Amino acid sequence: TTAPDPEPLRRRAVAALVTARERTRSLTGCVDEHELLAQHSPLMSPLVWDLAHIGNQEEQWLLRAVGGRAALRPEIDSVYDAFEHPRDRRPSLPLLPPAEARCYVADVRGRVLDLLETTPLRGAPLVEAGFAFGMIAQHEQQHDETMLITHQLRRGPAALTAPEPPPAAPDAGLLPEEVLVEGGPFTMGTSTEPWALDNERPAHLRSVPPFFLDTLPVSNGAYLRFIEDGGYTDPRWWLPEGWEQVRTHGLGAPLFWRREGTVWVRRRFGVEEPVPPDEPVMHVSWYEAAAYAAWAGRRLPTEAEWEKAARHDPVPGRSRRYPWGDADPTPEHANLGQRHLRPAPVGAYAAGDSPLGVRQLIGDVWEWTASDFLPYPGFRAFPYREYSEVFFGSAHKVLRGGSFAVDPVACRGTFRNWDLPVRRQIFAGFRTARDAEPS
Ligand code: AVJ
Ligand code: FE
Repeated sequence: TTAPDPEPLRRRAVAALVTARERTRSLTGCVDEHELLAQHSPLMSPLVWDLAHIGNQEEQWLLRAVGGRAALRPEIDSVYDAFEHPRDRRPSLPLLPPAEARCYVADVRGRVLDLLETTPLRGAPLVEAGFAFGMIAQHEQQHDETMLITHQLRRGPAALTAPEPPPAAPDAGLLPEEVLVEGGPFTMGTSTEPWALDNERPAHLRSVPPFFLDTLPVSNGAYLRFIEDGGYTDPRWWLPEGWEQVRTHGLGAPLFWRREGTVWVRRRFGVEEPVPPDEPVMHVSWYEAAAYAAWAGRRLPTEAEWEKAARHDPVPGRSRRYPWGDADPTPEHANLGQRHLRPAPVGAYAAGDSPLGVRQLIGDVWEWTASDFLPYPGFRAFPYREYSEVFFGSAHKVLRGGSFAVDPVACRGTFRNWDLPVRRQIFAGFRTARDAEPS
């Protein structure tokens, strides 16, 4: 048998790296030097730290691990080690000034593109199907989402220009409120997706009892009814730690919302606007999501339930890469890639429906699930423990589906994100579920 042609894989890797770099450039090119070095929030790094960290990871994994090259600037590795320095302390590190950081990441990238030309994309697991190149493109895109969060937290006039609005949702009102997902086994995770990260592996059978899942993400309008019904003042709906967070910080609405007389307004990338009732709610913590669900007489879906609804095709009894099938996402399927800088109204993207008719599982907002971030049976850390393994346990909750801010390269039916249940600055919303009687 002849080896598959590596050229399409190489082109795919180049395209993913180039797309990521264009986004990194626009997120770091629209504010001045002072703002690149500033701490916009103790929850976030200075933008210039993300920039050079992107280049440093690329150097470590592609030039050094894949290419066997010596370090270009060994003295900076520790500055850009995310485990050595928590985010709130990064502003006081000896950071590369913006101009130097730009030169460094461009130098690394030039050498990486040369290396990619001559690297056989098979043999060792690190290069098989271009994995390390895909992993580094995903890493950069994840930091591009992180940098967009920093832009959202930043005070002052808008720095990002408003792109075209996302599509409307003409048939939203005609959809059933929930969809029944049959109980039984399905294939969770993957052993075949070439650029899937370690925590998505391996594929394994998982059984879930029958359940109902919301057709759409919970909207701002629905969440407002929870607020107006006194949701934030009634401890019945809250877990003890969630109630504690509400009391300590005086929470009464999602992050970035403000009541002005009788209307709610929200700040979005430096511009205030009325809260759009038909948009998925976002900037709520896992505790707020769980409290809303309890108030609604429902619960958050487990991670396995979410993935079954997103991937399981009941007719052949097979799991697909995305809700709509195995094809890579197009702009018709989902709101991804910072094209619109906001979620679309609930009910948009009918072309992205799952076989059972669940909509907007991919894109728009990350969706909190009920589940802790745990390894799948047979998990092996690859290529480094610090990507996922060190985060496994009960401290972090899993989010699924990706937001408008994440690129398709780092979003698929198996992709797992995680965060602390108190986090509110991430582009996260949720949908709700309930048990069904076994038939
Ligand atoms: C998967 C989004 C939780 O940002 O902490 C970036 C991704 N890992 N650099 C994070 C990541 C290392 C990670 N999340
Ligand atoms: Fe990183």
